[in-house]
Amino acid sequence: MKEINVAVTGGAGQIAYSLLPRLISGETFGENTKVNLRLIEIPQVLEKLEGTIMELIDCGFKQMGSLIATADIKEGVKDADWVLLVGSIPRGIIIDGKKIEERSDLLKINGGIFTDQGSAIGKYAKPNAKILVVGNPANTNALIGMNQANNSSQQWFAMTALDANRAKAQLATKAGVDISDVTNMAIWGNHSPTMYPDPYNALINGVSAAEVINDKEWIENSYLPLVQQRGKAVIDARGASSAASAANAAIDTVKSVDNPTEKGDCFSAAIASDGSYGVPKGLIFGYPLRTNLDGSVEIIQDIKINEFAQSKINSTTEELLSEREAVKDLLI
Ligand code: NAX
Repeated sequence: MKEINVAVTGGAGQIAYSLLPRLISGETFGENTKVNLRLIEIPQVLEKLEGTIMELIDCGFKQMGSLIATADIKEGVKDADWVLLVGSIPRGIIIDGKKIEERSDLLKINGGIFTDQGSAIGKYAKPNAKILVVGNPANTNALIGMNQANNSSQQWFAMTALDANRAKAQLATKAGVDISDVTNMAIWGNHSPTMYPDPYNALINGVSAAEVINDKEWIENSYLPLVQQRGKAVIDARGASSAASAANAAIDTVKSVDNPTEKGDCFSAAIASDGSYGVPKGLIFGYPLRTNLDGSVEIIQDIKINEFAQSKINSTTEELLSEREAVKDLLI
């Protein structure tokens, strides 16, 4: 069996609880790949993580390799092929007597985590490691981590696949088709309520979804907020943030990056902008992507951007620029 090393932060969290079994079940990396898991947590949570590890052992997957639990990021990411950065500090936590509510405070606190993690990944993970940031604010955490890693042969992604899956589901429901009939879904920009889940270039059985649905009022005033606020709706209903669907989206992203994209389709993730579509270089920006047969990942070019789409892309770019400004001290 081939072996790969996969590091996951936030191993004791709720997303990880849904994610970890699927990483070692053969589903994500294939039946013939043994997965060595390195689970990274803060020291206070290592004991709880032991419980998750017991359950992983009890699953009895034949693809499960070695299992390490550690609070040392360097040990955790050593020789990693994939690093899934799921752990982060949630909004509302009390630190030094202060409730962390402001996005700018959250950016700085999590930024501090991602500087250390990024620098360890740059030095100790494999030169061709792929890194997926799930922990919020995902795009800017990835920006900080990638800057600190300073290792151009590694490839950083921030997760927007959950937004893409949510967007496909809303379009499929409205059009009365199966979700598998919806393809080519691009999430532009930030994983935040300013994201733009593109209904004009998404296809339903090969035809523009906006054309099939033929209801501009619904597209612009109902569909967009439904997708953009879906995370909040789940929290309101469940009393906790999306976990199974977030884990599923992380698996989708790993599989999309590791396997060639079907002709005519795309997958959604945020990567460092190369200036495509007028987005400032270096911002971690959600784009429609394709994995080529040689394993390279590229931004799909020449997608038609109408006036409505451009205004949405401009707003989400502005938000990402202001996030970058808020953490500029953490960028090297
Ligand atoms: P939980 O609070 O259940 O788990 C987070 C875990 O991370 C905790 O066990 C905590 O101890 C650990 N952690 C904190 N700092 C750490 C560090 N420095 N090193 C290692 N571990 C650390 O959160 P969960 O529901 O699992 O969500 C995790 C993150 O995903 C959150 O930031 C959340 O906002 C984000 N999400 C991102 C999504 C996306 O689409 N990009 C969607 C789902 C989710 O909201």
